[in-house]
Amino acid sequence: MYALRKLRDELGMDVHVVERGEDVGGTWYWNRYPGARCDAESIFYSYSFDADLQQEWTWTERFATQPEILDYCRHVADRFDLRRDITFGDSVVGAVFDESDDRWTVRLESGGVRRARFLVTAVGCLAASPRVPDVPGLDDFAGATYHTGRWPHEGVDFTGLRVAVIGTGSSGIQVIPEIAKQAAALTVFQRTPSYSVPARNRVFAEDEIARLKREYPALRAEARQTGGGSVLPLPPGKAGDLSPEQQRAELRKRWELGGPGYMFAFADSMVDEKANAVAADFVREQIREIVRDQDVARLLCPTTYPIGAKRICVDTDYYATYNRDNVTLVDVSGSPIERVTPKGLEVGGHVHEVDAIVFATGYDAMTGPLLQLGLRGVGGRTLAEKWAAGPRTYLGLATADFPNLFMITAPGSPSVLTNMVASAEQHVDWIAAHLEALRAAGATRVEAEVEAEDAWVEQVNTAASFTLFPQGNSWYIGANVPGKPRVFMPYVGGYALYGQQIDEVARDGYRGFRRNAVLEKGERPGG
Ligand code: N01
Repeated sequence: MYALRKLRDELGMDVHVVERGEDVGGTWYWNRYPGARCDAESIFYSYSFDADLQQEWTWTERFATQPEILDYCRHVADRFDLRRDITFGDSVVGAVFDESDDRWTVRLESGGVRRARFLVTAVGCLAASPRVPDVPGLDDFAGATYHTGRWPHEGVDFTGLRVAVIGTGSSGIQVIPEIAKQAAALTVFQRTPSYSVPARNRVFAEDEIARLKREYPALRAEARQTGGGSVLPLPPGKAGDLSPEQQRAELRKRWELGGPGYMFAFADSMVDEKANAVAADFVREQIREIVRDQDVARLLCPTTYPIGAKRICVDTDYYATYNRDNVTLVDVSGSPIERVTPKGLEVGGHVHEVDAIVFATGYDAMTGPLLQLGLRGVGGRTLAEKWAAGPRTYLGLATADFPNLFMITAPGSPSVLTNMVASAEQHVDWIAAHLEALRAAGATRVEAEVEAEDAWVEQVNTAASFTLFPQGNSWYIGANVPGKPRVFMPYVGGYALYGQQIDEVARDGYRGFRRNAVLEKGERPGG
């Protein structure tokens, strides 16, 4: 939405957007499951590009709910009159770069075709590619099945039903407490326990949100200097600089404060195993305290990977939900779900009978949404062929041999390790400036150089190798999709440092990009 606003209204370009959903909102359009809410704070998880928009919208809670974020997205679409340039309810099924005239030909599911000089992908990192595991017998199941990322718009009433939830990542952790309140019985199938910290969400008092709005310019400026694109309390130092008592006090303070800031208790939480273990131990201690049945608590305690190596979860009453009489935890780490029968899920020869199955089983993350577009670059080569051993990008913004293609929050950029709205704005601003420079130069073709891309990929890999991130079998690394190459996909450098790096590239005349010569007279670039 910001790309449309910026390129159309500020740069005067002809822009058309294709959107699979029937409305704006992206991930917040699709993820309507009960309990869905953002784990970045609402005042930061919102656009900063327009001061008036910022002042006129009033967030009601610290962590906004999905319906409120969707309302916000609709408001933005109306306020900037965006819908007139969006085709809704259609999908891109193929896009081919035509070298004879430096344009993309984009094919739509409806049969429509669009031609464009430049193609910008804004497909997100997750929502476009929900995954249901390949469990035999799924079609034979007599009840209803749902995926959190494709939740029915009319909602689901689980009253009186026996429900299974498969998956205990961020989505599972949000949906489980809500279904438990409604269903007759809830059985959770857990393969890997997550580390989860309490959200401690709250409704904003009127004077608090008024104060935050007054402080917005300073808050946004501060957020731009951070690694995550949101202002969180700074760590007091490395774990080793603190006594065990000080470490615990810091962790306790952050646990009570709630939210993902827990991960920043120590400056070295994600690079030093010992520091990480202190933060992880504290969470396990809380789990054992909250959950009454110690056998269940033991299963809920993650032990096989560092805290943060799979994305930290932020919950409301998740662990306490296992104290309810109607909730059962089934550990499938050693003995997977063997099959789905008409009546339920079979594990270890025993069928757990249920009336409905909720898949909170995640996504073919980061590369999945891009590969679905069916992109073909120079010489007809597909992106899937180019990325067969893992994604390769220059700056997470472009990929060699795919000229005139820019990608918002693609692999190789900080994306999912940051506040996605901030990172999307950062990318749109950079892409817009680049397009403007191309227009000024009269260039019709631009592409990343292979050498620049190789160097960037190496930098992304090296940076990750200094951290504990690659130690989790996470979607960050493609480990959740059988056969997917294992490459740590986001850039751990963080929002602010990465911003400096891409700005330097721009200042150096878009170093690492090659563009063609000047246009014929009268020809119009940038259309
Ligand atoms: O998906 P996930 P998600 N049998 O991939 C399990 C964002 N998000 O939708 O870990 C049994 O994290 C799988 O087990 P394992 C956020 O970035 C944000 O929950 O592979 N289990 C795992 O437990 C998040 O990280 C918000 O062993 C199976 C789960 O399914 C990202 O979206 C809210 C299985 C998938 O977890 C994705 O989160 C929600 C099988 N065959 C999401 N296959 C907020 O802003 C998979 N699993 C708060």
